[in-house]
Amino acid sequence: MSYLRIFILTIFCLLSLSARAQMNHHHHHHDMSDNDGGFVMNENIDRLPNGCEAIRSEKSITVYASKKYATGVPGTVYGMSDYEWNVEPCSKITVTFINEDKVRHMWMIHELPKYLYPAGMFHIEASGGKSQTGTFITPSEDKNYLVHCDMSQHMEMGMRGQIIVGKGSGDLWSVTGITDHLYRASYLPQYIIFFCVLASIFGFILNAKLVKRERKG
Ligand SMILES: [Cu+2]
Repeated sequence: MSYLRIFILTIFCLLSLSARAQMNHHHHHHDMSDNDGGFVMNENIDRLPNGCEAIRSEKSITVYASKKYATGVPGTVYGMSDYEWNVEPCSKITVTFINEDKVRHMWMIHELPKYLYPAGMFHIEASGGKSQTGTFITPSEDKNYLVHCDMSQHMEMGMRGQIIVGKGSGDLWSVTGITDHLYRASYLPQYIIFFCVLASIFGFILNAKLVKRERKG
């Protein structure tokens, strides 16, 4: 074995040891684990969602947040190593969120069942250069959930993804690099714009007809 290989292996071992030490450092109080590198909110390691008789599977996901993952689409500044995750219903998902930027980032899921996750949220927050690990259990239904960073403007700047439980319930719009219209009219999905155009054309025609009638009468 060459010296270089031994050197690389040693570095790798040291890194994984320090990562493990960092994970053991977690201490829990209430539903929030906290340390100087950020926190995990509404962690759930054993409470089963309705419709789940047992934990069906376990999965670990590692997500990197970094400017270097910005997609290059005008307006994108921040990015994540992935924007879409497929998971099974009733499964235990452990997410390691590694923030390689200098600013704070979050990995936040919405619309989870509120009887397990206050405000329907599971939330990992990591300070610049830090990582955090948290676990949640997916509900029993097929559904797509929004995952994003809630720091001001970060979602619009590219940190927007989806987690697909089971078969999902249809793609969410504006998932970075996956579904369309990232920077169109901020929060409006495209079909709303379509309806607005349709409604104004309809309104215009109706108006024109009414005016004609008034003239006739
Ligand atoms: Cu962010």
